[in-house]
Amino acid sequence: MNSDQNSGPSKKSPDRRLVVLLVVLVLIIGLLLGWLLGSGSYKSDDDSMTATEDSGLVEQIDESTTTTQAPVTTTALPLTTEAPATTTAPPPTTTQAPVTTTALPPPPAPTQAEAAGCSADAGPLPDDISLNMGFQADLDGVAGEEVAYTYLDHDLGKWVLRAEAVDGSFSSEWLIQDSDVVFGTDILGVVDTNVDGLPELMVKVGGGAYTQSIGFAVVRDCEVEPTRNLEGGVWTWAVGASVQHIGGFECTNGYVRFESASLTEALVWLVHSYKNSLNGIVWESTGTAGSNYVGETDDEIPPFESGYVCPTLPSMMVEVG
Ligand SMILES: [Ca+2]
Ligand SMILES: [Ca+2]
Repeated sequence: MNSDQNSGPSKKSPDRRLVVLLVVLVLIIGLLLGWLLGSGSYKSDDDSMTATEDSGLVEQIDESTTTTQAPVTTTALPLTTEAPATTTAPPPTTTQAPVTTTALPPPPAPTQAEAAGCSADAGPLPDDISLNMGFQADLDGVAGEEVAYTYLDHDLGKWVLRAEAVDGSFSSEWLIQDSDVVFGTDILGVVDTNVDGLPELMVKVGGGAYTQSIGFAVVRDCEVEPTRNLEGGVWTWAVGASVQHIGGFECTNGYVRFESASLTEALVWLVHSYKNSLNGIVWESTGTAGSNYVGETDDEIPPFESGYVCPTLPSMMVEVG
């Protein structure tokens, strides 16, 4: 009995607690259901708004991303600060200009032969020679001066006319076949018989008891060569006087008048006069047929004085060899 009485109230109180718990649970569940239902309706009502807000958020995100991308372009600005890199680039090119100015010295270096567009090399002088003084001037009319001189080649027994560029870039020789050891050969002067601005060398190429044989040579295209007659022979003229012969020439008005005369048995002088002009390396008749004159004097008085008259161009006498 006691046990029943004791167990009675002890059983009853747990039941109450269960009931209270159940009520509380029901209330909680009810509240939860009510809240869930309430929030669900709210959400369904404002789906569009939420969506708009969502899209708004997206837009805002987009905007925020675009505005945050803007800083990217502003951080790309340093790329435009690479311009200083290009401004630092010019100095090397302006510093390269001095390099080309230091490279300029070579251009003035073309030799006289290169400037004249030719070449010639007569080789070194022989060992056994006798040298005359040289005449230095611009003998070919191109870049720089040349030296011309004669020397006697003792082995050959002949004289040689040699011309060299002052810078040594070309040298050329003419072996004077008519020369010999007895009568010296020499350059008499630098002249311009045809007044073309290009000099000729007046050269004594040989001689005899009373006369000397004078010719002309030119330096052209790196070569020294004698001037010639129309037949191609070396043009020389006997200047001087003997009892029966006389000869000379005069440079005037762009031509040379050569004269020679011989005393005939009739004791008059047979006179020949030629007006010739140098064309290149060839002597040609000047003017009309009257340029050449053949005639006789009335008596035995020489028709002209022997010798030559030919104005010389400036030149410098130099030691050579
Ligand atoms: Ca020259
Ligand atoms: Ca000339």
